[in-house]
Amino acid sequence: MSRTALITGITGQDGAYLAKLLLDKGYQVHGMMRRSSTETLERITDIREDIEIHQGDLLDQLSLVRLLEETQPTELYNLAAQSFVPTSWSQPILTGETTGLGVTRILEAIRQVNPAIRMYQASSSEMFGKVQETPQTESTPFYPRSPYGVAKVYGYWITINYRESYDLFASNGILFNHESPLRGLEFVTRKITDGVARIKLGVQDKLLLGNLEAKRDWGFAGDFVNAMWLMLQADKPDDYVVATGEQHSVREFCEIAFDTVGLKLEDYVGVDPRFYRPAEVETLLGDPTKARTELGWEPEISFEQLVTMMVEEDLQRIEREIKIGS
Ligand code: NAP
Ligand code: G4F
Repeated sequence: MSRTALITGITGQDGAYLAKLLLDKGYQVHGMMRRSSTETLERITDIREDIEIHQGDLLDQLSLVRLLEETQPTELYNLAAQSFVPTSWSQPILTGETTGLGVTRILEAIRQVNPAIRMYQASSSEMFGKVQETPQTESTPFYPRSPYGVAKVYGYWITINYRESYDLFASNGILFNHESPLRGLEFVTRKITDGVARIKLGVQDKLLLGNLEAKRDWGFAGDFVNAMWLMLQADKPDDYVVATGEQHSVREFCEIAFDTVGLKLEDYVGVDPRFYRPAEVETLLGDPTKARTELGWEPEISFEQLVTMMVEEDLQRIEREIKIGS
């Protein structure tokens, strides 16, 4: 049977890894991207000829309906969102429209065009926010701490509501932080590995960060997109925590990143209160038992391997940039 997938957010970190995974599995892959005055296809240049890109926007219902009619997907992965937590305080309405209501627009388009489409919703560990128990599981109550977290809670529940109201195959992946060399430069892990590489190569002096004591359960994006696919191959739709089960602080991430290039964090890292948040998520740690036992999902890349991989790729990239500039 020919399998066709539509990925919203294909230009983002997860979109790029998921598109590659689905191509390897023989899918016809369509991606939705919003109109921009400059192209944002840099994460998918290597597979650009193998996928079809269409314009569409989570803010525009008609564009979603048209896209589903044109592409006739069997699976839809809704990865698009305003995903940067600090921006959700400066643009709370946009975040609610995109990250929250955008999910309803997708679900309505599925109902209208083809209710048999299987849908993955990119839910987030940010929903646990001020954590009510540790580790967090599928039954841990939510306590979001940012407009982004609140919007994701809405997206999570509307997905379940449409599943129960209209019998849709719609599943939530509650994914904990996952990173890679394709991570956006504003997120803390990539900001660190980019900064470490620049400092090592002599083009930056200092790295200014916010809360060094925040703890996250960090995994590798390439491992996590596999869990998304497994959810849509299951016999029934359901909701799953996807995490490594291991926790580290921002400080520890920094220490390993500086160690990788033979430098010491204390000599280069400063704290700048501008990077503190109005309400912080201090600690996140997931329990992936359900994903492991029911989907057979296992992460392959360790925390140390992840940090090293990101530092090494940033070193190579910045070296190339320096050569081109000289
Ligand atoms: P990302 O790199 O920020 O990518 C977000 C994508 O959404 C980009 O392709 C972006 O397009 C697109 N987008 C934003 N607004 C849009 C709109 N109005 N219409 C259409 N597309 C729009 O995020 P990611 O790290 O790949 O994460 C993927 C999803 O998983 C997101 O929903 C995120 O909230 C969620 N999530 C991520 C993590 C994580 O640790 N990475 C954990 C849990 C959940 P542009 O390229 O045009 O900006
Ligand atoms: O890397 P972050 O910006 O990721 P955050 O806020 O945990 O959100 C990411 O993961 C969520 C899953 O839990 C996703 F849903 C969401 O879309 C996104 O992908 O910040 C991580 C931690 C925070 O506690 C922050 O306060 O790092 C701390 N931090 C310390 N200094 C910093 C910095 N964060 C950023 N971005 N920049 C800093 O300089």
